[in-house]
Amino acid sequence: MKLIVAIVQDQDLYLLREDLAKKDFRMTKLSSSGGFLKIGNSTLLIGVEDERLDECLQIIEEDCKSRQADSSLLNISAPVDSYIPYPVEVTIGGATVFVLDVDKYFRF
Ligand code: 2BA
Repeated sequence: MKLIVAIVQDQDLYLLREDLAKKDFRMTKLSSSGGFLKIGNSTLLIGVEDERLDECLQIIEEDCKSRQADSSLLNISAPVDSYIPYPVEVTIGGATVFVLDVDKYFRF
């Protein structure tokens, strides 16, 4: 068994959840935020049998689109706890995906 940790943009979440649920993939969604842009994203934990790993990865790849980030979103820290926005252009995603081996899996 594998654990997929998929960091996705919130805009892709609805479709991705629908498509994964339709194919009976079980998942947990965590609200998260990126360390760079510090805007919200979603982290999905998806436990899959080895033989269904590629099918699941394909759905994630198909549903998660890359986008240009708003150039005003990045802030730099300044003294006295204030933040100063400055322009930046980055391409976010599709999805950032980690695949981990699962040692044991229980559902009590
Ligand atoms: P963020 O950390 O907010 O990063 C958003 C986008 O900013 C990144 O898109 C990338 O295009 C750019 N970026 C990130 N760090 C950068 C840096 N040091 N210098 C220049 N540009 C930088 P993605 O690579 O698609 O990442 C989207 C989100 O996935 C990230 O949001 C973060 O939440 C997560 N992520 C990406 N790589 C990760 C990693 N190695 N470990 C954990 N989380 C990761």
